[in-house]
Amino acid sequence: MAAVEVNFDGLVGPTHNYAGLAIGNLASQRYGQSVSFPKAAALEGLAKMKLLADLGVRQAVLPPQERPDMDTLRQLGFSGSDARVLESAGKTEPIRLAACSSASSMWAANAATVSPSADTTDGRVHFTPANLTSQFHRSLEAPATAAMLRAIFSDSECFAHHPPLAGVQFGDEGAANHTRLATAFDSPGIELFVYGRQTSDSSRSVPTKYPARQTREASVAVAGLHQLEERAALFLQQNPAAIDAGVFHNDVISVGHLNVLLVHQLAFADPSAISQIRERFLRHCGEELIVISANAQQFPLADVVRSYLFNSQLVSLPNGSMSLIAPAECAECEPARRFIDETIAGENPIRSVHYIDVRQSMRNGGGPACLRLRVTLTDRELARTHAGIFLTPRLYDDLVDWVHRHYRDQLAPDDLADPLLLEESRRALDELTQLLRLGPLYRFQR
Ligand code: SUG
Repeated sequence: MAAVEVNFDGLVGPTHNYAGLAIGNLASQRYGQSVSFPKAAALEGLAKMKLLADLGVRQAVLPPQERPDMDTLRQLGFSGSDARVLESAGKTEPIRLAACSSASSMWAANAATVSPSADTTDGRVHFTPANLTSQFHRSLEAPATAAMLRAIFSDSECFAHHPPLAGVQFGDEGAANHTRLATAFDSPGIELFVYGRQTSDSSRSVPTKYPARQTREASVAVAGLHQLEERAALFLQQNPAAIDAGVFHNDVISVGHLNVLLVHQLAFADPSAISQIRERFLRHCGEELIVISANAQQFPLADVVRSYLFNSQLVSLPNGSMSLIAPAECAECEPARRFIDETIAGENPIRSVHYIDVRQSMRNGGGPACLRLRVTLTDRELARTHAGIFLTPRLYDDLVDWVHRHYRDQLAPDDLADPLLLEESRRALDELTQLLRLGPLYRFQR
């Protein structure tokens, strides 16, 4: 059965701000407490979605979550009216208020791990929402993500939903540390799970400066839940030195798509990891994997993190070639630019590059690939997916208009305590559920 890859992009929410919340994410640390531009951020995200749709890639939208998260603020001890809760949180614990206001669900690569039906024993698409336990502001996303995925993929004949894993030993960051490689979308593939630490094995080297967010335990559990064949799942440790250089997710240092893997040689702890991937692909998928790799001399880790080259999206075009959707920062970084030029001139399916401006997201450490969750769907599964979230020219226009009407141009850290921002956000999200024909999705709508 024919299948396609659909990119589900997280729509940037009205409270997009820079709070410096993410430890080990150098951009988040650097821009923390600066003024953000929510309207520009949302429009950049929509422009990226439109570019992909125009290139012939299936594109869909994941709605933002309800922020500020008033329930969590109340659980943290703030009480009284909504305005009172916001005011006292802003005065006494601004960092908690920022965490409960973060628009971080926009980075949909961290929403869940998804295994296509071609890879799973029961022939269903499997979803496990990421628990994101390593950062408080991100851990708030999991329950709403789970509900949203169930609403969009509601047919239980086609889709299997697992609850987010529980506990810090099972720290799970979703598709940002998961790569599927296959000869075709509808052929069985191999799935790479990259972890930063193994809680039950203290002999392994771990990063010393920054946290390793993904655990091996979580990766193994997800592969089991998704009913992957043993030989189809490969578990690899991320290089601790890369994490300490600011590579907080594997998708900042490698990107794979179908039979192509673009990877930096310092991505993994084990120097034989890339040959293990090649060997597994050949054995399971019956073809040679095309590996395009960069080394530290050509491309130092600091430039990898600055340019976010490996956080490009790699997509298939209708003419059969692949295109790289790269952050504009790559065009301004000599080693990244050279690597891209050489890749396109080389013998591989990547024939073009599009440099895109997602600078508002980049300032929080989120590049093009962070903003999307890939879901490979057969024609039948596609027909059973909620239709309202697919980006059509009409929906794009409606969403642009919606952003212009509801989003602020600027947001300073102190603005997060403004009760009007809560009202504006709720009004925006309420209208969005109508635009996407999703029905009441948010707590405030019930
Ligand atoms: O979890 N930034 C996100 C960026 C996620 C990027 N995703 C992928 N690599 N797939 C994070 O670190 C910053 C929020 C702030 O500081 O305001 C933040 O959460």
